[in-house]
Amino acid sequence: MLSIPAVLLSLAAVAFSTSCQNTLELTWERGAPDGFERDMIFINGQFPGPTIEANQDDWVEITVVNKMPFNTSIHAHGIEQLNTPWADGVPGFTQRPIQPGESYTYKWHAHQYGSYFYHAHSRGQIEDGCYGPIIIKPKSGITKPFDKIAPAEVELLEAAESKVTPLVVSDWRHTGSKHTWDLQLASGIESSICMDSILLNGKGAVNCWSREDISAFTSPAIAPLLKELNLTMTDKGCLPPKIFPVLLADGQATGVNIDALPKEVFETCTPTEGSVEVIKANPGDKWLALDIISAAGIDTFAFSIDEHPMWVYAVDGHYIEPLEVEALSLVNGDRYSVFIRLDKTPASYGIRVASVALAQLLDTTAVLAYEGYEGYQNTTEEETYTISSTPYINKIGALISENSTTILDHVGVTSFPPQFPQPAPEADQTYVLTLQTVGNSYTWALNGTPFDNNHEDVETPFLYQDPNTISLPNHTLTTKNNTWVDIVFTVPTPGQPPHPIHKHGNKGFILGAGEGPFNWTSVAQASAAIPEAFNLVAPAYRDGFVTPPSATGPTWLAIRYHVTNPGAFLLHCHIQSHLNGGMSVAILDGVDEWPEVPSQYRN
Ligand SMILES: *[C@@H]1O[C@H](CO)[C@@H](O)[C@H](O)[C@H]1NC(C)=O
Ligand SMILES: *[C@@H]1O[C@H](CO)[C@@H](O)[C@H](O)[C@H]1NC(C)=O
Ligand SMILES: *[C@@H]1O[C@H](CO)[C@@H](O)[C@H](O)[C@H]1NC(C)=O
Ligand SMILES: *[C@@H]1O[C@H](CO)[C@@H](O)[C@H](O)[C@H]1NC(C)=O
Ligand SMILES: *[C@@H]1O[C@H](CO)[C@@H](O)[C@H](O)[C@H]1NC(C)=O
Ligand SMILES: *[C@@H]1O[C@H](CO)[C@@H](O)[C@H](O)[C@H]1NC(C)=O
Ligand SMILES: *[C@@H]1O[C@H](CO)[C@@H](O)[C@H](O)[C@H]1NC(C)=O
Ligand SMILES: [Cu+2]
Repeated sequence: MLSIPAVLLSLAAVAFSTSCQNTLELTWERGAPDGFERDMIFINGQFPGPTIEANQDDWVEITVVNKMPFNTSIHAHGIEQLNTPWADGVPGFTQRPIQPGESYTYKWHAHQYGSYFYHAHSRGQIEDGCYGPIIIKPKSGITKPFDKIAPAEVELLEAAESKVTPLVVSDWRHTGSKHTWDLQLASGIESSICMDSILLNGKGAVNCWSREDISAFTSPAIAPLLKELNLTMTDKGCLPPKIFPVLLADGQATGVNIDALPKEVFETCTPTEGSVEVIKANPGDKWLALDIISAAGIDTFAFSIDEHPMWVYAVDGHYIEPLEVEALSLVNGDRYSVFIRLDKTPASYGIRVASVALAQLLDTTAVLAYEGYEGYQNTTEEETYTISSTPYINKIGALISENSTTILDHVGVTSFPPQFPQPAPEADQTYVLTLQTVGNSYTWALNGTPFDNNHEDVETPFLYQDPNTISLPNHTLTTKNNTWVDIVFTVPTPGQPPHPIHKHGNKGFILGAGEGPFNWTSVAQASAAIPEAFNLVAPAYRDGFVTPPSATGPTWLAIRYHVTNPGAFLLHCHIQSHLNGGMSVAILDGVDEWPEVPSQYRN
């Protein structure tokens, strides 16, 4: 041993070294992010958890210490886990759960740049506050689209990007995830859809709407039925629970017992003082960069900053052809990186977030405060952040300014540079999946049959097995390495919300979407019949894909991805109640090149 030259040892240390080390200690404690106290998850004593910052090409190491009284795991959302599928954080798929008192070290290579986040992937723990941002700084030499935003200010934009501020948008409920699940079982309805508040970077308040606002903003899609039934949206702004038996399909209303729900679940709204997130802007900077991250459990949001258009420059950690918009539509798991120009009168401006779900009227306002404007230093906090700015969106996220036309949707983005990456012209294999409820309103399936979440606790996760012996019909998609796979998500029944489907492992292309049944067996067939529904030339490249809502009839969405990273990856709806209800399948990617899991993980 002594004969090994020290210089070689140190070289080896460099070659295998971890350049970004983190420890996340998870605890279960009392907390009151919106002013109401409950048990929740803290990470290193913080909520949201600390930002993990790495440089592209780093090896990122995250040791998760479970000091909570239940099993857990941490998934790095959007990280490809190239050649490290055992670090993907899905119990039953890629690891055994981290039991109380134990730890697990995730180690992965940051060959990607951009905005990501980490979150628990055990049961409903995302809704107990288990999430935090990840920022990966791009290495030098990456082509960026900044000259398309402000050709004379590229350096200023680079400087703003290097100081990007994460802005985690989430929804919050006063009951813990376990209790919420139990209430669904007891009531027989998907009672988890009614939330209590919206949080920005973990801050917010319960703000109960006036009856006038509730009446004025009740969706016209549901108002006639409510009227017919002599019902109104509740004081919490939620669908009244009595409407569920009426809305449910034949047979799904049996076993419904609304009386099992405490009034606070749907009805009683008790305002709180809570707290307000303030994003401080230094006007000397000229530009501010934000990584907007949706860690929501349930809601789809509209997001907008008063009087400040946003230049969207990256989506899901990937540069795009920049788009200037006044509002964004934000679904669970989405990340949008935006620049705002700090050229307005120094003051405080509203950052507006509104639920756009039919099921609930809910909104919040945080603050963008220019530092140093007159009165800023010398007033009380409350006065300092008085907002008198003009919003682009209203309380339900609709554009209100007569001149506002630009709300960015999930699909309308093009990669930058445009020629890379590109999908193959045809797929080797096509899966058509059926998204639906099964038997009742809270049991969901991504492929006909609900996935049993008790699978999280199995002794031998998929990745530890010979993939050829795994046989779970309707729950596993099997692919070969270096092939192209199409997945068509079909939504056959009316009344389903948009489903933000998240694919673990690598990103995919959103090829097309439409209304009506998907009458074909492949994208080639469908795009020949209805070319207008497809974009095969410059499709959005994302790690989340949202299906169109099936307001009145069936809808569908088609994606394509390249199998490059063998392993067992989860494909699931990122609405937490749908995932808990079984809306997931396993993709066994590259079964012909199945990886060998290092022994330190197996044991
Ligand atoms: C609703 O209320 C009206 C008048 O108050 C009454 O005539 C009607 O029967 C009620 N409908 C239902 C479904 O209860
Ligand atoms: C603001 O307060 C500081 C310290 O309290 C004081 O020195 C300063 O003169 C005040 N500025 C104005 C504009 O009143
Ligand atoms: C909309 O644009 C027109 C023409 O530029 C302008 O006169 C008007 O004031 C704008 N309205 C608002 C609400 O900004
Ligand atoms: C798979 O899903 C189809 C469609 O819902 C269903 O008919 C079939 O019974 C399911 N198979 C299994 C083994 O669950
Ligand atoms: C935690 O995971 C283990 C398997 O690793 C399982 O046996 C146990 O039942 C789980 N505990 C809970 C409370 O889910
Ligand atoms: C798809 O099939 C349905 C039922 O057979 C039919 O009514 C519909 O017209 C077809 N749609 C298209 C676009 O071909
Ligand atoms: C899987 O395929 C990709 C794309 O061709 C290739 O880069 C990779 O090395 C392959 N992986 C294995 C384990 O063979
Ligand atoms: Cu869903």
